[in-house]
Amino acid sequence: SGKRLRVLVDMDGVIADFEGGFLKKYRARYPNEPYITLEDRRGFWVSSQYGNLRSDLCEKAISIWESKDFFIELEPLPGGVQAVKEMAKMENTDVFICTSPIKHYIHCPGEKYAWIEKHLGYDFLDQIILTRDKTVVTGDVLIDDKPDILGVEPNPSWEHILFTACHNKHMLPSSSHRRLLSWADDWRGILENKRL
Ligand code: BVP
Repeated sequence: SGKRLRVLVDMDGVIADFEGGFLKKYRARYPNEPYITLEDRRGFWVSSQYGNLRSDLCEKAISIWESKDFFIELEPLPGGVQAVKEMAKMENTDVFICTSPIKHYIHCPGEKYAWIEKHLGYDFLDQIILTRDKTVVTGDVLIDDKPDILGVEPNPSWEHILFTACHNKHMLPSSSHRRLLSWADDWRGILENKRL
């Protein structure tokens, strides 16, 4: 058809290594506290799993991503930056980075902009959507590692493609989700399928 394809790409856990960055800085700051290996991660919320391990570890976990330089120093996930750049160069394709900032807003939103400029370039700053509710954003696909993406719109326009992450890889195949196992997986095929 003649219509453009709008692709929404999540940031943390999809192009930026939130889980790896968290664990590295948590272990450096709290070397004598227990931690959860990436292999043992379950559930989207890091803070909940740490709080279940020991109640005071919830706030210690939160202190990590609320710190200055946490978000800007996240490493890119393998293949993510290249895939997004390639996607943005495809004909009839609009790519937006759709990411939810934390409510401790002093560092996070600005560092997300700085990360996009650093890794995707200055021109990509036009493509950022910061929202705590992705259901009100329209698009054809949303590539996101969060299994349940809920908000005020009960019927979002996008199809949620679940991006595999340490916390969701053991989840049973869901009828409501197609998966992208990594950026080495066939993201081009998913886009071509959505154009039909
Ligand atoms: O900016 C990230 C960190 C934060 O939620 C945002 C997820 O954004 P999306 O990937 O959905 O765009 N975050 C917060 C907590 C706990 C807060 Br209390 C957490 O456990 N994990 C997490 O990612």
